[in-house]
Amino acid sequence: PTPMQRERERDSVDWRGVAVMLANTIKSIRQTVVEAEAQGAQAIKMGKPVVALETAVVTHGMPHPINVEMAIQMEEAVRECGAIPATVGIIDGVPVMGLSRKQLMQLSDATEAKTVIKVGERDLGYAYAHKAMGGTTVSGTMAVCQMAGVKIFATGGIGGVHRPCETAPGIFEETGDVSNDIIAFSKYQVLVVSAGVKAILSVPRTVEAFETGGVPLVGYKCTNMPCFYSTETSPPIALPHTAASAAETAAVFDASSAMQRLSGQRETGLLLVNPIAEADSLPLEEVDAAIKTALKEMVEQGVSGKGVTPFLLARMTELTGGVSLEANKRLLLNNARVAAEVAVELSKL
Ligand code: PSU
Ligand code: MN
Repeated sequence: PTPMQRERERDSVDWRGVAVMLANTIKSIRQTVVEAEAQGAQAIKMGKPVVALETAVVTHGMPHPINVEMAIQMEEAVRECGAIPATVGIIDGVPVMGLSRKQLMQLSDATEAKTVIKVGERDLGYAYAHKAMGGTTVSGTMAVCQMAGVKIFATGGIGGVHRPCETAPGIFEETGDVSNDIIAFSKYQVLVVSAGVKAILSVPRTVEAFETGGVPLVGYKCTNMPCFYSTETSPPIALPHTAASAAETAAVFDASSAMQRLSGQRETGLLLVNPIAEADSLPLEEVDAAIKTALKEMVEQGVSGKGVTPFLLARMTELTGGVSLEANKRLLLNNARVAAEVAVELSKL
């Protein structure tokens, strides 16, 4: 199909009613949420496997123009695996589920103009009130998924508990920097596929945070925790649960939600960790050396808050001569494919 035909095909998918609802007929935030929920539920009842994709990785996680190319390639990967991609972003303050190509370009332009904000869950209202352009993080995307009734989304690596720096060992204990992503899993019933948590974090502490939050953590065809750019951590961290297939993953998510409902608890999300392919995995020692340097520079330059993760990822790309960026691209595509396979299975239940 030509790009035009493809664009039309995208626009003819009926779940996009959700996007239109969120973007155009907004009268009050409350009404939007209610209507979007009804539409989303309908789309799911119709058995359509929808995979949401986040955009903080576009606006704050990768350099131009690779960021936009990746967003498009991830949509294609989802389609190739039989599901419908829905890239989430904030356009003029409005959360959009299923960005059009034009909207993706608007987001890219705003990124180049440095007028784009990184939108986590707590920033949604601020972005709306300011009619801002925004890339949604894992927590922000989970919240929009809940509004629209989408149950699954793919990212690279989630945020979590930050790790100490050699030159300032207590830095994150002092700042208490724990990503909003972790808390979001306790609130929203969304399955997130990621290659573990970002390697720049304390992986063991982030894994523990999932236990504390009562959030299922499942390895996709793996028994140890992946480490973003690498297949495993050193020493390895054993995962509480493993799924051998997409169907098994869907069954665990469905049963977890049912148990939570039965116990009167609010349903949580589920983190499905999908390791980078063995052939694309980077040696841990090399990655670690670069992380240590990047952390040191972060402290020297006084980078904090929202700026931490984007700074560290950008420095990793420079310090590894682009090798970390290449690994990041591959794991993103890998996660999009697995998310699509799980979405297809979920839609059969
Ligand atoms: N995955 C990537 N690159 C990224 C991210 C994920 O491969 O840049 C983004 C996600 O949007 C995630 C965010 O939610 O990084 C974490 O930022 P923080 O640590 O500030 O919460
Ligand atoms: Mn943070």
